[in-house]
Amino acid sequence: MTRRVSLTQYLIEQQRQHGHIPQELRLLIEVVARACKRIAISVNKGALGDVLGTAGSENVQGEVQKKLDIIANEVLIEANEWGGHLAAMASEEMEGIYLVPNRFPQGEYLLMFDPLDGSSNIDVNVSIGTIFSVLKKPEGAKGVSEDDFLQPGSQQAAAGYCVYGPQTTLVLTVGDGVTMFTLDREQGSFVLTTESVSIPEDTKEFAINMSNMRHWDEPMKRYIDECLAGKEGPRGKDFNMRWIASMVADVHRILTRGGVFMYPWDKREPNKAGKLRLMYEANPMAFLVEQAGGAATNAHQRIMDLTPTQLHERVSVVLGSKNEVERITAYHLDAKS
Ligand code: AHM
Ligand code: MG
Repeated sequence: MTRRVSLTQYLIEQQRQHGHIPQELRLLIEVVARACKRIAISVNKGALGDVLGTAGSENVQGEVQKKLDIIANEVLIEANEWGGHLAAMASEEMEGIYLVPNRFPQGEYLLMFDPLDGSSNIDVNVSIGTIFSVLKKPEGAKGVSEDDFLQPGSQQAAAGYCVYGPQTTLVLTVGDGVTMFTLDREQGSFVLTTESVSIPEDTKEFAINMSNMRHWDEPMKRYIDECLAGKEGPRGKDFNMRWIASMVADVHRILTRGGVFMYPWDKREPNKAGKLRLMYEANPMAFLVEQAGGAATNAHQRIMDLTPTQLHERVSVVLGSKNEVERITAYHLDAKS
């Protein structure tokens, strides 16, 4: 019989063998995973759990909040605030940072999350997910402030997401490769299902919201035009397009079989760097993709080298199969020089 390894077992074994997962970080990852199980239950209930539809409020970015956005945010906070592993949290759904209340012990880690990414897909029963990123509080810092969160993605201690699709899958990196765990609903535990995830360097699949094409800059248009030209064009091969409108689901496909995902800057709001958020969407996904052998840039430079200036900062995103990301980035750099 093949040995089934649970998330807990995996983390303990990693800690024993390599010593690179400190006790507090292990606890943090397990608590996030537990929260994701609770979110998965609410997502699965759908209309039966009265969780669909809008909540009648807006988040800090002026987006309408769905009931499940708020539920997922509360579940993550409630699960994480008391364990003693965290100093503070930040979320897409909260304007400022959330300090661990004084009645609980304080830890060294900072947790950021998009509680339910792909909100527009909730009511239509398409895959959505939770994205998270873990940083360490700067050494010697007394108390915690928003500035303590403004660290480049290269400082992440761990990152991952949980995709709520036909299967519920938790995907994790602690900086030593990428591992996938599938939720066994009968047992109620995440079971290791893929180790050493690897993204092929080349691909024939791209993901972008094509309806925005007329607003992109020239290098972005050039790349997509060349893909669309197929075998007869400069690339000499046919491409396939996929767009789920849930970054989690699009990135999951790329980690599974390769591809390139883009959410570029566009002309409609020239001062806005992009749609996606750097700290709790782009950075954790960039960390996972790089750990699986892919690349992630903002079309000009490595995403994880960017130093954020605000918690809810936006960024242009190009990530996935290395050779495609390098090509798109080169087109942008060529156009600049
Ligand atoms: P959200 O965090 O409000 O759900 O927005 C992020 C989502 C991503 O998951 C997805 O890639 C993108 O927005 C889809 O955007 P669009 O609706 O423009 O296709
Ligand atoms: Mg999101």
